[in-house]
Amino acid sequence: MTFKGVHGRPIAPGLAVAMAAAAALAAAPAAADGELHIYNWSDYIADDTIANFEAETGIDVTYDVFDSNEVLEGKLLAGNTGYDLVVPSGSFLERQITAGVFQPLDRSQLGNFNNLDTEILERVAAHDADNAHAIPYMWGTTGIGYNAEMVAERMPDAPVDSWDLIFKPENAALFADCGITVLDAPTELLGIALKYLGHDPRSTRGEGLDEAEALLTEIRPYIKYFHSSQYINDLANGDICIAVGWSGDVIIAADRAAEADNGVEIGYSIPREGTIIWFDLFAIPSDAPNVAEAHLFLDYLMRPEVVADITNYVFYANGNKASQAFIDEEILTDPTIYPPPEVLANLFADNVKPPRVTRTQNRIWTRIKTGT
Ligand code: N2P
Repeated sequence: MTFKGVHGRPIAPGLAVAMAAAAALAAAPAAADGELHIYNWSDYIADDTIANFEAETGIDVTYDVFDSNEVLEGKLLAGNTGYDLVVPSGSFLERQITAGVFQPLDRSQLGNFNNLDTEILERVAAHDADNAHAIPYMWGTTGIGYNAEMVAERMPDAPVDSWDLIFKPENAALFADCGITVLDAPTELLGIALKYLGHDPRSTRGEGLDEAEALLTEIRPYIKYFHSSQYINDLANGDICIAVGWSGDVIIAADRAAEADNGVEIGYSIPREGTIIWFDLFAIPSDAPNVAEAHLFLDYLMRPEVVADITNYVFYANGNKASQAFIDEEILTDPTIYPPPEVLANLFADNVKPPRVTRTQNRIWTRIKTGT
């Protein structure tokens, strides 16, 4: 296995790799000598998932990571990525399917497909009719990660369950010294700002984007950085106090702090005004060099125990119903990971916007980030 990613935990320690290689030899793999190139989000797989797959199949996996749908989309639209499997979120996947980026899946090679959750399949079919091109992987929310002590010190009654915490400039100003960070995810942040302001975040006409820009521009002076993975370690180490972040990633930060026993206590909230719910899906690019191996990996991922192990490791809900029997009780009953119906009802999924609106979103985002 080659691991080139810069973010996240190492995939496997040397010993595990050596053991996996030995096991691969001993097991006389069924599909020997293949290759597979995977491009996934950082911090989004268990430490032994890839090594176990390599040991079982003899396939040599190259595993790279990203932390932005826009970065992934740029590569996919340019073509010739060399990747066999990539993981866009729903609305990005939808636009990419329209652009001809993905090939249909061959269900005859996906015997474990029936393990998937039909409710989730139905939801993501809004992006991929008949679930023809993609397999739902993990899903989650974009919310508020916070250092309980640092926040309480600066604002004893801080509304940590509300976007008021950062969208009211007088609040944001209180936390500038300890560090507010925001995901570099324009469609998500602008959607959240629209929802907060009472506009329809799914409008395809771009109404309210000017107000969303004004809102974010006003709090811009209090934002330390825009980045979509750095905040995990920074939260865990007590180097920032508030991160607009992804559910599982914030919980990973909490877990790392607990493991380090460094006295840092991290919370995650789904703000009561509502937020985005997203679904990340595995799909095979049309020009993928190793299509059979990609199907083998997808079928492996749909084994209940395999994907349950990943959920247990990264704290994201997955789209595999049968895996729930193997998910830690603590995770299954955590309302920030599997939100109850009344919370779910207040979440919105991103949708594809016409190119004109997407261009406006990107221009606004550049202005906000650069402070111009
Ligand atoms: C994984 C983050 C993926 C969530 N670390 C964004 N879709």
